[in-house]
Amino acid sequence: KSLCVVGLGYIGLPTSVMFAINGHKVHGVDVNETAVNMVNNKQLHIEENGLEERLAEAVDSGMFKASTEPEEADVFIIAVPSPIREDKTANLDYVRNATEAIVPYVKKGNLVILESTVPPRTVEDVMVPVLERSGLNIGEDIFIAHSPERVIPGKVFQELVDNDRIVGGINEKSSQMTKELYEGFVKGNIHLTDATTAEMVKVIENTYRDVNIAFANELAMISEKIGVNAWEAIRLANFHPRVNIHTPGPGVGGHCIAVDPWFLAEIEPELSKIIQLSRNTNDHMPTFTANKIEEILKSKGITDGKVAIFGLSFKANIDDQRESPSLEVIKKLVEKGISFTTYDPHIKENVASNQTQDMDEALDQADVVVVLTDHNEFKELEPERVGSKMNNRIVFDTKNALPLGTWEDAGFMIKRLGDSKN
Ligand code: SAJ
Repeated sequence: KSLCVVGLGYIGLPTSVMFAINGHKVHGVDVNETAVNMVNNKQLHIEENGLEERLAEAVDSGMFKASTEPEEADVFIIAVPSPIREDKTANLDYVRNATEAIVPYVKKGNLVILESTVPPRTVEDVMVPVLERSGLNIGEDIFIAHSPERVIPGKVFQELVDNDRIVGGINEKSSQMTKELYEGFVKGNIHLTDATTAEMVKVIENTYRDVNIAFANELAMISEKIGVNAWEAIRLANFHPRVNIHTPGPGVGGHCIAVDPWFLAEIEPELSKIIQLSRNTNDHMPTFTANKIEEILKSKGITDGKVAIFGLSFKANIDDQRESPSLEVIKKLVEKGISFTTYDPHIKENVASNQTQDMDEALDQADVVVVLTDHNEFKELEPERVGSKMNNRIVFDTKNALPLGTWEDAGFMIKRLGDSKN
């Protein structure tokens, strides 16, 4: 089959490449001309394990090329961003623009698939009316489905193949056609439903995680008040066969989990109280973390103290800083007038003047090390080496990343988020 994939970002590009190396002729489209040129030259404008060699294979085989304009195809796949605006409402401009862009090219028998995460009803209420402008009969001449991406950055190629997929068509035929297409490389089960349910499924997966993390964060804040270590309490509770509490931390980052719950809140604000409360709880965690840093300095009588922030990416072992809680913590430290340095072995370019690529430099004269991301490198830090550069041996671990015991042995005062005991 011939495919036209609109959006060549974190999802669209790996998906295009997968289809191309599985025997489909793929035409990739992106409004970003630089990205288009790079892709055609087998260069990456985004990072993903295994993408480089697969892109080269797809381009060399002649099965994949990119341009800034769509062209006719059997199947159109839309994989564009769907962010939220400042006021927490969904910005569907990219989805609408991408759908409008393909209208001149769709013809009888075509299938249009939306992969972007969207508020439930977007396919029915936004895409269908736009595609009607083609003059084709929706559901008879042209077929439409939502097949949400569910892959995790860093493991995209493995998860594209192994994960189950949810496919929701505007009718049976649309679902069936979409299933047949993805069966080409998906080894997981493909579950069929309607378009609005598929939209709901994707949004509630991420909302479930957000609410669960908010619960964990609330437990962390309660534990600090009552002499409990929340990490230990959660670990023990999770031995129960029907309990699975997530982990606390300095906040929820990335462009999915901190965004998608708002899609439900926007549609039914009165009925989504827990969802909104959870979002606000998680958004409050960077402030809670910064307040703790201030308290630690005060309790030790340190004036004009210096803090070394370890970890800038939004989660462990990746280089992605989008919506990272670390950036929010830093903002709060600036507001409080607390001086700091930052260090992250996964982030290559310096984003701020006080960021350094050199760990010793970040630690020089520091009073407190604050661990905000549980990178493997941090778990293996040698306390003695860290302490030897510092003015005071204090560490504040917000991810429970550091092993118990060894830091205390090196004379550190260790504070854990959610643990009142130390
Ligand atoms: N976090 C916690 N506590 C936890 C788990 C995560 O504080 O117990 C924080 C992380 O530190 C990070 C944020 O939440 O800041 C999000 O990280 P994540 O690993 O939970 O998720 P993402 O955003 O990388 O990817 C999610 C995945 N969704 C689910 O697992 C339900 C992925 O499968 C989706 O494809 C992706 O969102 C997406 O694109 O929607």
